[in-house]
Amino acid sequence: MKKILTIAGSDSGGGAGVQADLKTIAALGGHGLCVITALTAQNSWEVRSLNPVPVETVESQLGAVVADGPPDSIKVGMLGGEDIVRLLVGKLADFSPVPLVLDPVLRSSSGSDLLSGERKEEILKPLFSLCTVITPNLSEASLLCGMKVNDISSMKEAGVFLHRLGAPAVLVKGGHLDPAPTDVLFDGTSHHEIPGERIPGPSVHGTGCVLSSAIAVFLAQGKSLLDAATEAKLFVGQSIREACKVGEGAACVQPTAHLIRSAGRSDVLAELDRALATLCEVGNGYLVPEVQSNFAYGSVGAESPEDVAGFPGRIVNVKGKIRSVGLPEFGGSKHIGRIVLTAMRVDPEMRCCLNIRYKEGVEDACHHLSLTVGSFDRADEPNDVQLREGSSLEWGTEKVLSELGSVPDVIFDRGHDGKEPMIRVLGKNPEQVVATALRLCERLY
Ligand code: PXL
Repeated sequence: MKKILTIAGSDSGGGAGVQADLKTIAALGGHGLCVITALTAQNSWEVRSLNPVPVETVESQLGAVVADGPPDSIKVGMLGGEDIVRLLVGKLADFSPVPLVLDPVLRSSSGSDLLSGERKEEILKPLFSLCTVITPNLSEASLLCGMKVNDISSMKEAGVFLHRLGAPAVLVKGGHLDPAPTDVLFDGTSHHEIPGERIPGPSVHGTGCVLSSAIAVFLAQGKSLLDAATEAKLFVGQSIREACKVGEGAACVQPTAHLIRSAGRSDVLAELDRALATLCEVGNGYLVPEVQSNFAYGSVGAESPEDVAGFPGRIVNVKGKIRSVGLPEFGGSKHIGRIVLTAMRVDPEMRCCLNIRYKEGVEDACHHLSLTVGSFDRADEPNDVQLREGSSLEWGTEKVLSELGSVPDVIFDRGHDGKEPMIRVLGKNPEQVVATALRLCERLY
């Protein structure tokens, strides 16, 4: 396992700083070491105080961690004060050729100074020549270069300027660039534009820390600087998409997003399997309609059919018993999977659906059982929907959801023109859906 050292400040809010760095390093498979340079007292909206760690304590942390041998790469973030910068200028040269990424942190996104001293840009400059790459954002690049850096061409100029000041390579981050958040890497010879997409949502805290730490991990793994910067940008995008709102202020970037997502995916399969076992044990095969059943469950935040698990061979009636043909898998249910995606757009918690045989009296049964119910009439289906293969369930579900303004427990239709009538049971999870389906059947049959 690669060892990645972060030399950075602590963010008590857990969104940025050494907390974000260590999460990033761990999430990318590295072992994180840390030297803490400053303690901030902050939350999601403000930095209340900043206390640089005494320089001797910084030195002893560094001495202790490197006594185990040199790290495979180093990330330097918030340094707090000039004395700590001076200490590092003296120490970091000893680590050459270990890759070193400097995030020249000057201010927090909430506007507080994170480096004390008058001419902050001058304080940091002696570190530049010791780095593999420095990663200023637009406002840091503007301060460091003494000019407005606010478009691709000024980002390129800033890269050349900072390279002349000693940085072997410069990645100017365009996170706040309009319209697209392109980053520009100057590698000492040429410029590379690294495209990104604007992610809608609240402002997010800690993205620069995650980016620089991810670059450090990728460099430790032997990737080229351009590959490391490109992959790190994708990683930050994913971590922004799943940012977590912890308070009134900015959301916290979530470097563990992909781990949570993949752990959630195996839970999705296991929950589907367990609930199907109950259905097979307790349910009557008659529940399965002529077109057969499917049982679909979306992972948290599902957006595409590949994020929804189902049974590719469908669920069938074998001599009066319910049986599945195969194991659940992601992308395994086209039709019922679409209903789940449609429901999740209205209520992200309603992630599960099972279709069962239609029986007259379903509406009364639902009322009796206090289940919410909606229906659509396939005769109302517009021609273009009928022509588009697989779109009619989406249309019917959308129609019911927009009429009700919420996702009901049951949606049914009475069929039309060779289309079998159908009941769809919806719920938050497979266990709930099977329980509802079994109660409904008990009442109906
Ligand atoms: O995002 C820059 C940053 C770095 N390190 C610490 C911080 C911040 C921003 O608030 O608090 C400790």
